[in-house]
Amino acid sequence: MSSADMNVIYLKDYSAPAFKIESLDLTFSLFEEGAKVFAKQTISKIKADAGDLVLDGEELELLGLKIDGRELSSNEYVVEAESLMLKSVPERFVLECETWIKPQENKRLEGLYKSSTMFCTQCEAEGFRRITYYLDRPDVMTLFSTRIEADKTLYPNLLSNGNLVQEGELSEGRHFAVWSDPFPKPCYLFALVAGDLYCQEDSFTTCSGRKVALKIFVDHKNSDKCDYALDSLKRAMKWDEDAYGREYDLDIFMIVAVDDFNMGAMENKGLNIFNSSCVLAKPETTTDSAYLNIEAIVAHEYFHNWSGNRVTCRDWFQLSLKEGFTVFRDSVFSADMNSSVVKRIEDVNMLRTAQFSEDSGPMAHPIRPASYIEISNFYTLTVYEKGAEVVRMLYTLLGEAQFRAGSDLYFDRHDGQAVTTEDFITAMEDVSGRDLSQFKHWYDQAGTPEVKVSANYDQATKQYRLSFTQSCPPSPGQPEKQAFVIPIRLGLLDSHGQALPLSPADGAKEYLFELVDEKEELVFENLDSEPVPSLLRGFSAPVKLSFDYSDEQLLFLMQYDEDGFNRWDAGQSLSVRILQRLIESLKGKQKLYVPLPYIEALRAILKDTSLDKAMVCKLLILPAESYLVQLSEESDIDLVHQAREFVRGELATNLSQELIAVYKNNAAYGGTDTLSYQAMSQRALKNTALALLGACLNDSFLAVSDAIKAEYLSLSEQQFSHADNMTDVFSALAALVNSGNKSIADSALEKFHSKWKNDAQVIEQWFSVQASSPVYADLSVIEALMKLPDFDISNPNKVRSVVGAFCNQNLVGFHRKDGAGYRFIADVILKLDKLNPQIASRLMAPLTRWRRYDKIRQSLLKMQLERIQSEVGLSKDVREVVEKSLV
Ligand code: B3K
Ligand code: ZN
Repeated sequence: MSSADMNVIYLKDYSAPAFKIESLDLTFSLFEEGAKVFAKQTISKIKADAGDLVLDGEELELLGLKIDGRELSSNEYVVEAESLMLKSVPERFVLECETWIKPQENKRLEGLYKSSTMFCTQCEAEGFRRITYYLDRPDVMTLFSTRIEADKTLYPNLLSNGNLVQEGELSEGRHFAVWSDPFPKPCYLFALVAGDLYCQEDSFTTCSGRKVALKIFVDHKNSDKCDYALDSLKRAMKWDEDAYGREYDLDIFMIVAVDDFNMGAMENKGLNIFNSSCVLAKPETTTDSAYLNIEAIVAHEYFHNWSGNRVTCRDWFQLSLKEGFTVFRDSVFSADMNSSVVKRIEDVNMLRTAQFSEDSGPMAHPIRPASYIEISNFYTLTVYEKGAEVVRMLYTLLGEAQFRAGSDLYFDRHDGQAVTTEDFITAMEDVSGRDLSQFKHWYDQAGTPEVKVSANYDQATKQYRLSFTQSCPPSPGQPEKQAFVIPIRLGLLDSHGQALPLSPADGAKEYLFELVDEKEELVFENLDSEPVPSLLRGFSAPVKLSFDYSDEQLLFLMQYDEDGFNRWDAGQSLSVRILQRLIESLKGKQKLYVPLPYIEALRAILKDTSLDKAMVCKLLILPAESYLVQLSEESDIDLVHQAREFVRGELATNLSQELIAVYKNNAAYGGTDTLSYQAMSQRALKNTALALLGACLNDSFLAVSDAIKAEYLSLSEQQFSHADNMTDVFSALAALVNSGNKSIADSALEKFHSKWKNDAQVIEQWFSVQASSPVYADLSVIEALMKLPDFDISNPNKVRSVVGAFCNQNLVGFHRKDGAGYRFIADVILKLDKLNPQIASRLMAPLTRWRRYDKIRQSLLKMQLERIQSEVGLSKDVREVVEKSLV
């Protein structure tokens, strides 16, 4: 079967539902061998030509079907693999449907399934159809009531959306609970949990004075890991009131942590379900970056209560309506809680490394795709992260006040509705009076626009002219693109690094230029000498901007630009340039060298104690190998790795004294507030210095004295043995694993494992530190890790921490010249596809990038894609990706 034979769903074919579901009463009877689901729906026709009623349903055993109390005979309906058709139904009727499902056997983790001993659900996007026959589409919204019956000892906690309205005892040691959700919702927001859980409670008083009960349910052994998520939740609730005027609407808000989960978390109404790794935390087991991630995800899911739940999506093509907007909301929240520049650097770094790569590959799609085969494949960096960038551009273009007015209008106008990205833009147009029709190309065109800028200074006229051109490379199905609206924040620096006034009228030192045509020019008057431009400040648009800076100008911007993001970006551009030159030198077998001014600039940064420590970390970290691969046409990954390691080694060698000093000056944090931004930044700087110093252990840096190497190992070992928080322990473990000394690495790994073997999240970290290390792990190490009892292929976190970490981070290990890494990933994909197609399909990403590598690797990667393609019985998920990758 090729993609041509597959069922493609097109946005242009959207048609509103012909039936309305007025209410849905669900009863779940949970047993150890399966679950009985009784669904009673009141349905009415809303289109005169409604015809037969076709409900979605997959892997359901139909036990009984009644219309208005009458059992249907088998000639009144047709059951197919993915549907139930009811012929000639009345105008309005009550449908009662009883099904039997097997949550215990559900390894896809969609619908109702078991994660260790608890029952839980994941319905977005199309999991509800694995629970009962239903109109499983987001524009069908109804009032849900849910009764759950189960054994009282095994499942004391019975949870669903909305408010608890009744609970009580049943015979044979069973009990029940009934939940009622007063807000109409699409079925993708339905949730159910039944388990034996510890519950930590708190409360939040909303801006209008309503007290909301907050409850986190976790496995009993994790009872000491709830505080941080609860605190994050309260911060998010307050922030959404302040920043967006959004108040929470139920009397209770619950979060449940589950170990087996396909993604990070899910925003089910009033009952968020979280992957344990994205919610549980305590200093002994959780790193700072995991803490920040938890804060962001808790906020993200909470923010969906308005951007997603109260106002939802009409169809899945509109996914970015809720995801792009909510990612934008959570990123500003995180920026407000911590550092806005550092958060911006992290977001842009991820976007440029991973989303740009998706946007230039075979799976490229606009943030509002025009078609899909399997919607699960479209929960992408493009829909989420580029989607957030598009909302950010609206914010930039409209300004804070108008953007807020637009979002208020959007929420008020569409409360309780399922709407489109058009509706979002219309609200922004209505409050601002702007015509955003050209802006909408960001929603319907894929690919990363390229902006080329050149400058001309005329001494005689004192004019400085900046010329801009924009273009966008072709993407699948879109050979030609229309011009985008590209907001470019810019400034000019004089030779002393001072910001120049750009307009004589108001003396403003920054300008927001809107590039709307393919070619445009900007002219600045009365400049006594040629300035240095600082372009695309704060990364004001998701584009690739190029300007022919000299190395000196980049160093100058790195030092003086008042925009923190652009200071970092200038450093990255310079690093990329140095690395690309080294790759060329490696190809030509020429002598390698790193320019001294670059090393000196980093020395100055290390010595400047006035700088924000988190920012110093960002300045010290070189662009990732995957970013360098993304920037060139066909990469030899070995050369990319060698070049990057060479620069790291040169920096470690030349800056060893400064790195050791930074390490020692930041070794201990005196404060009691161990999770403050300052404390985290200090740990980050210390550990970044240690990691960079570790590059001097590379054999090619013989110039480094044995004393420094010994000091590095001793600092790492001391930190490993004595640190009282996971950030430091884990950084030290990484330092030892990457030391190149196998016995040191193994002994640290062994100690760490024996201490933490009962903590699943820590063991995931233990897996990934090995799998992602090119120094420590080759394919045989990965295969050995997968044989350990700690590994479980049906647990997505374990797959991500071993297989995902290896293929996406340990590039030299994965891209072995003999293609064994590719064979390995194809084996895993084929095996996993039978269990969990969503996770299998995610693992396809490294194969989809096959055109980015040298010819030999291209053919080896393609061979494995063809092998997967030839497999009979592939899931739709993997089939779609493989077929599109081979076009
Ligand atoms: N909305 C969910 C993602 C669901 C993914 C389904 N395959 C989490 C989130 O974005 O908040
Ligand atoms: Zn989301």
